[in-house]
Amino acid sequence: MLEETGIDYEHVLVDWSAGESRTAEFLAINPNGKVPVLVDGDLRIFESLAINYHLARRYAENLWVSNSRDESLATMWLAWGLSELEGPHDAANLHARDIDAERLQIALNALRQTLDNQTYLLGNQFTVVDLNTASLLLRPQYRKAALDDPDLGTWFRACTRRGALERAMAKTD
Ligand SMILES: N[C@@H](CCC(=O)N[C@@H](CS)C(=O)NCC(=O)O)C(=O)O
Repeated sequence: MLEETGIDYEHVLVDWSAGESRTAEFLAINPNGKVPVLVDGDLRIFESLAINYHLARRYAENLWVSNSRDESLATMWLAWGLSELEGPHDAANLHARDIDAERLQIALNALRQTLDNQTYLLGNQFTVVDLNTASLLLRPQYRKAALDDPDLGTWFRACTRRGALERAMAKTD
C-alpha cells in the first residue's frame, strides 16, 4: 500500500522470528509484538488492513472509497476478510491443519457473487478493498485456490500483479 501511494517511506525490517518484535523498544510502538506497524508522524497504527485503510484515506484518494455506500461495503469486506479468511487460515496454520475446503468455497462464493458483474469489489475501479482482500488470499493455503479459480483468477491477478506489489516484494526480499 505504501508503494501504491508513491510517498517516501522508510521500511524497517523487524525479524520477529528472532524475537525483535518483543523488545521493549518495539512493544512501545506495537504492544502486540507483531509486524507490521506503521509510524506516521505521531500516529502509530497496527493491523495491516487498518494500516492500508489509513494510507489509502490519507495518501491515495484514488484507492479510497468515494461515498458512504462504498464506505459501508468497505467495512463489510474488512470484517469479512478478518473473520472468513484470516481467522480460519491462521487457526489452521497454528494447528498444522489444512484449511477447511468447504468453508473456503463458501468464502470464495461471496467474492464470486460480487465479482460476477463487476471488475473489482466496489465496482470497476481497484481500491484498498481489493488490495486488502487479495493480500489475505496471498496466504499460502489460499493462493493457489484463488489463482486457479475460473471466476476469481482474473481479479486476483489484476490485484496481485501490480507494479506497487512487485516493488514492495523486491524491497523486502
Ligand atoms: N492481523 C495482523 C497479523 C500480524 C502478524 O501475525 N504478524 C506476524 C508476522 S506475519 C508476527 O509479527 N508474528 C510475531 C509473533 O507472533 O510473535 C496483521 O494483519 O497485521
